[in-house]
Amino acid sequence: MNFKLSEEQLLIQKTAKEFAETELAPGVVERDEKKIWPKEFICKMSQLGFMGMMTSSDWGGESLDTISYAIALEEISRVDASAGVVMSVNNSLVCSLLEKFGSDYIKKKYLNLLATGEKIGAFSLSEPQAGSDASNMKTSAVKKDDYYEITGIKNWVTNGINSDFVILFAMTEKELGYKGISCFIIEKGWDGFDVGHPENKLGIRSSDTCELYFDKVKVPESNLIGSEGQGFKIALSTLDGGRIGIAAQALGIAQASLDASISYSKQRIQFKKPLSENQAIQYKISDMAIEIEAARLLVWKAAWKKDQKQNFSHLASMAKVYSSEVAMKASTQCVQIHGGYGYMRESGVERLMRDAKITQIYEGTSEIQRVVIGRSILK
Ligand code: COS
Repeated sequence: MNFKLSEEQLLIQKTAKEFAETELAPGVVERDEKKIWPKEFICKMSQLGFMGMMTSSDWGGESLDTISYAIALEEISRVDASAGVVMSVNNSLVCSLLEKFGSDYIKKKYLNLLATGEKIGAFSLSEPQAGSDASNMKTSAVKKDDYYEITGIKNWVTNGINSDFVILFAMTEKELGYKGISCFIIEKGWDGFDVGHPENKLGIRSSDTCELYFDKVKVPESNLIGSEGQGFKIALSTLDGGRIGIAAQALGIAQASLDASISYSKQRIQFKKPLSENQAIQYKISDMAIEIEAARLLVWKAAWKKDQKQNFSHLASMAKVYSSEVAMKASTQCVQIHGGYGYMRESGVERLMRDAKITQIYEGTSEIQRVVIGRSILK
């Protein structure tokens, strides 16, 4: 067993950290406040190779391992969790799905553009009545000659507004339940495809989330990913990888909470001494550090297991549940340590608490992760 990162992984960590601290940090509070999508920074992240990290260089990616991806995503999210989720969706929900399940035609046409970050992707599974119960979707894809006609509404789509291409799940045979779900890639601008208004969210406010509307959108049969009826398994196996990304995002938020707590508690003088000299504060900071260390080991183990091509589904769920709960606890304690100042927008730490919450919800709630873990260990 070796806990040492490779030279390459250390370089990726350093590059991501420097980029996040010099480029993302200055405007992060304003982007959050005004809901500004970080376009210019996503372009720079593309130039650094962060938008298709695990995709093979044959398809425009960086051919890196999942640990490198988790490390980079943690560093980006430590400063800006909104930029983190844009990166996470493009890498693990879009590029990884296309590389694993797409035809050569799809890879040539779409994957190259997405893995280089020239174009941005979204992943659209949820519907108003189909959140955790993802297979209960109503969006239909009706086969006609050499195309499918897609009709329905999707919601909570991250990157929904700023993406160019969307991975879409729809029912090709309703009566078959989850076995009737198929997966497609569709392009913005196709007739009948409309994008909703940006949602007004608690956190990750500078990433965009919206509804997508499909009214008899004609999708060529060549844009079917995998075979008809394979869609639900494609979605679930892709989400396994996505959950490592969200766990890394949560880890970044937790680490930011610890860093801010250490720094503030050393500076803030109350009762003639720094806060950090009180055991009550030391205990909070120690607990954060213990839990972050444990969460990082879990994230890296899930990533390692994926890279070993072993079954990593339950480990990804464990990493996501644990890291997201650690992020929520650490960011709440961070606000507590900052006292009244922490509750103010200008402190920048209340944003960590707001951003942390979604990591317990999207790409499968903590409750769903426990279902996945429970089924795996009790089978
Ligand atoms: N990878 C590939 N296939 C998988 C899988 C995985 N991780 N997990 C399950 N499957 C397969 C099963 O093997 C089964 O196929 P067979 O009948 O051929 O064996 C099929 O998928 C259905 O599985 P299951 O019966 O377990 O499905 P359920 O409806 O009970 O749902 C949960 C399982 C709850 C785990 C799933 O619906 C889920 O993860 N929901 C959350 C969805 C989500 O994350 N939404 C967020 C959207 S993105 S923001």
